Amino acid sequence: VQSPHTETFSADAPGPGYPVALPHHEHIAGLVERLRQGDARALARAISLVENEAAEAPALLSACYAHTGHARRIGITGAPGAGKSTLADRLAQQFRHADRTVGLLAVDPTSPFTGGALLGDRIRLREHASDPGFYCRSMATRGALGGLALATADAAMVLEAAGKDVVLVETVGVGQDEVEIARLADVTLVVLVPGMGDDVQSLKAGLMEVADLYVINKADREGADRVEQEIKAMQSLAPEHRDWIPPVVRTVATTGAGIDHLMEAMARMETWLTAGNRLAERRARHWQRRLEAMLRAELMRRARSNGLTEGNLHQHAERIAAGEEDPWRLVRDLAKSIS
Ligand SMILES: Nc1nc2c(ncn2[C@@H]2O[C@H](COP(=O)(O)OP(=O)(O)O)[C@@H](O)[C@H]2O)c(=O)[nH]1
Ligand SMILES: [Mg+2]
Repeated sequence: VQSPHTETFSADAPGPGYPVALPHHEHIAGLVERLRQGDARALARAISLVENEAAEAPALLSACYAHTGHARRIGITGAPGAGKSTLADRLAQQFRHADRTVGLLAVDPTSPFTGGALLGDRIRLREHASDPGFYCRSMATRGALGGLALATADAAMVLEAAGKDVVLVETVGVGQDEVEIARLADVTLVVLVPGMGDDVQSLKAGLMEVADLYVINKADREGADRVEQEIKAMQSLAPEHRDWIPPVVRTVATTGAGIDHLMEAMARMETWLTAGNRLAERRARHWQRRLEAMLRAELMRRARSNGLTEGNLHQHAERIAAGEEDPWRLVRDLAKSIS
């Protein structure tokens, strides 16, 4: 399954720049073929290539691109411990019951190898072990060249190419990278919990504008009313009235209470999103952001393959800090050398 995009890439990829072996087109084509047939190992390998920013990654993603666009990418974001993983499991179950295949990416850069994420994965692995329609993966990198958001979006694309109907991306909603991940989803759920004090206030900066749905999880705890009031108050203060006002849904992810309401709210969102040109416009906006990130990553990749190392940069930085080198001249020279 050689897509036109693969051809485009092969035309200019074998430049002098690529440090490792050239992308093997049979190899990439074979890998994509296998992951499209549902081979979980091929899928895992492909995501690893993307995650590690391997030399083959651009060719792989080009080949995947031809098979994407139909899945719904749903971001689930919120503070650590809010119940995102538990919620993601519940949603995955619901989608599976509706006979839709699911890929789940867990992005938790704050603690990739500790408690939460791993525990969550173990639970998932146990529950879904025998289900070929479900695939779960923790992202293990910050994405050195293109950033975490780009690495996650790329991995989501591989899952789409593997035929997943729904790609859930769980991310800790703190920090710019994480907001950026939320921005790249088709639909973004912002998860809040009662009793987290100024949580809602601190959301104002970033997540408020990307939220399509608010989930008040742990609604079995006291204070859900207050959180809801705060969200509503914030919405009424919003400078511009969007034509989709994010609904607020209460859930208890551990018992499954409220999940049906959440699914209904998501179905309404889906109807709104797919009416007219909204989804296409949203995705075009996403791609514009993503293209900038891809371009930056590609320039860095080329600079690296031209011999620019972290150590070089460090030496330049020291000289610049000491007033011994002109940074603008350096950047101009570096840019010239990779064009
Ligand atoms: N009481 C209560 N506990 C919950 C609820 N949802 C999740 N939890 C618990 O909260 C903890 C953190 O959940 P987790 O899904 O790992 O949160 P994440 O860090 O946002 O992914 C776990 O011990 C869950 O069992 C809920 O609705 N009510
Ligand atoms: Mg989690």
